[in-house]
Amino acid sequence: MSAASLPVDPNNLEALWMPFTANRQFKRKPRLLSRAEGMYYYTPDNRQVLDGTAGLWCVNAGHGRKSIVEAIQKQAATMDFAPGFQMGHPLSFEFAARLQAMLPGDLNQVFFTNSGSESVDTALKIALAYHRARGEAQRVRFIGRERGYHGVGFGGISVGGIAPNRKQFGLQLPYVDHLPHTHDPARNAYSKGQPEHGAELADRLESILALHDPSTVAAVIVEPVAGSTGVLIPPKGYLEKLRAICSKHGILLIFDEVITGFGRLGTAFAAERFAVMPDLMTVAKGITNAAVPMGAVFATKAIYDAFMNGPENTIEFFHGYTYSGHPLACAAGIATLDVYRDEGLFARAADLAPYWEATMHALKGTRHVVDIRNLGLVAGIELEPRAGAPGTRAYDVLVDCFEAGLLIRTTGDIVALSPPLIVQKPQIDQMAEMLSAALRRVA
Ligand code: PXG
Repeated sequence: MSAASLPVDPNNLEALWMPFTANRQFKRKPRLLSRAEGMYYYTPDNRQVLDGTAGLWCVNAGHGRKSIVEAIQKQAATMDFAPGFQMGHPLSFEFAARLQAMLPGDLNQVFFTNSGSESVDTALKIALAYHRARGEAQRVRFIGRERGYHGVGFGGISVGGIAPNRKQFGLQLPYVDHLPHTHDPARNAYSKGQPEHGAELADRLESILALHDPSTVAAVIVEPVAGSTGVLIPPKGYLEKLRAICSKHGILLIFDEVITGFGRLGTAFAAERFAVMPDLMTVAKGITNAAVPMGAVFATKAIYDAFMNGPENTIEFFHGYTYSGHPLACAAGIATLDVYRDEGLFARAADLAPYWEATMHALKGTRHVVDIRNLGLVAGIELEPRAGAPGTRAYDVLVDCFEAGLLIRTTGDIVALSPPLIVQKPQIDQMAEMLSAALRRVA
């Protein structure tokens, strides 16, 4: 028998090299999800698992939404793919216009990508090319932040501030510096909403700029709320200061809203929630309710206009992806925006936020818990690490919760919860009860 005709064993997990996973540990005792509907996943043996994380912070309208599924099916049957370079198709223009209509501040233009990582690299390149187009080609530096997560491209890991994501690779973008992170449990533990203390950490931007000369800096990039690193909410006044300092020095401010975009904080974007407007915004995840991979960068008209010069037959931005504005993603995205609008899901998240906050903070005093923080429909529950074995306690809690029927995310010893915005109050109660039970069981 030739190798090609060998029967394939669906239980053989060896071929797949899994992303961000302890492959050997996982394959010894796999956790599989094979179906999803509304607030629930189902395992291959049909066990129900309550989705406490909206997948990976992305299925904001809940799973298996009929109108989104049908839009994808219809588009797949109508036109699978169309080239996006020097060609176009109607849905990509329609989706961009729909997004444009909901953009805050001066954001006005939409560039499509396929993921958050691509959005970040695209935004960094737009920043460099923008300054160059204006005769400021010396602006090549980026300032990120410790504990920032901006995906896994070389640009993203360079401006990102999560050490394990960087140190395996050695090589990074040059000319990058980092702000200090804003996590300060000594002063801010158990903050509800934005912490009181830490706005002054934004002043560190001035000293970093003084060190490098502000006229060499292209952009500052931050997540308005740092998600992956364990839910770090910006202190009151912090983002406002970053905005003012960037404006003062002609530096672009990039908000990475891959997690905070599309309703997570009870507004379409965190920029609105905090009333601080960036020059560039990166999104992904909730843009299509994760039904088809997609990301985007939103730019101000001023940035776009800086590119739109020279002869009309020149390509203005030498950048793009085969799948930028993929028809299936655009179809899914338009249907997703309809669901968000028709069901008022962003406002729903805002309405539920106080209940969410109260329920999550009621976990204070539960075994192992050392801090709880929240905003919108996000909560971070920080656990005391085991001596000499950081991360293992939260991992055991994740496994325990999964076996009990609740999906959570963990990073280090922090549990992150971010349910779909369709979550019902009894399901919020259930999440807290199941997490609490797991914390009491796990050593
Ligand atoms: N920026 C931010 C702020 C993100 O949260 C990315 C960029 C990269 O997106 P892509 O689509 O390239 O993965 C992200 C991704 C977690 C978790 O559990 C978070 C992300 C991805 C996977 C897991 O916190 N965020």
